[in-house]
Amino acid sequence: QRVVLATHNTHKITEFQAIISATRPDLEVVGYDGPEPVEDGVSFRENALIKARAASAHTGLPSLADDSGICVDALGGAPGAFSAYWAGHAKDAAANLRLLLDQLSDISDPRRVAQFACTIALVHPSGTEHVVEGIWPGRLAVAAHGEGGFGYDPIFIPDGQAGSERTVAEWSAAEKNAASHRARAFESLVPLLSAL
Ligand code: ITT
Repeated sequence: QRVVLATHNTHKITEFQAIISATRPDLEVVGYDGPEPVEDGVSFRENALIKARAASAHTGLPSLADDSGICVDALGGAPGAFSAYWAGHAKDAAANLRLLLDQLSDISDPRRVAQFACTIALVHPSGTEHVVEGIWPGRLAVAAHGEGGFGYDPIFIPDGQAGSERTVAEWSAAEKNAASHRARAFESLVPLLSAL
């Protein structure tokens, strides 16, 4: 069975391929190079559905789309669905990260709570749609650390590291793919994939 992955973000594609092949090695995940729809939703759910519907309509295949981001308690949940464009429309990850650190510069530790969120939409050419979500709780570092991952990984410290303060950019890819918001959303998706 083939499934199209409706994203242009190469980091997401790499992570999805690793996560999916661990559970469903039989699924053939293909990239999507068709027209990119206007992502004008205001929530992860709306944007994930916009991307998955467009890819399924264009390819005639079942499609998966991921809309994700970082949600900061002290900013009322922002950047959230606007994470990719937080510092402007250039999708400049370094500028996004710098702006977020600046916005949090007066906020000290117990109030630096944040979470990564990932919403995955599964759209079948028949019109059947499913949406699942994964949350990864943690807090924001005061400065960027680490070279791995992408996006906000250098400033996100996941909860539950038993005294360790490593950001996700200091984790291995395998560690991240076993624990992340993307992996958690995928866990809820697994039973729905059997109907493909
Ligand atoms: P597509 O729409 O083509 O999938 P995108 O990067 O624009 O790619 P989103 O609109 O979902 O995707 O934006 C998600 C942004 O949230 C992404 O660019 C990162 O800045 C951030 N993000 C999401 N998941 C992340 C992760 O695992 N680690 C670090 N940052 C992440």
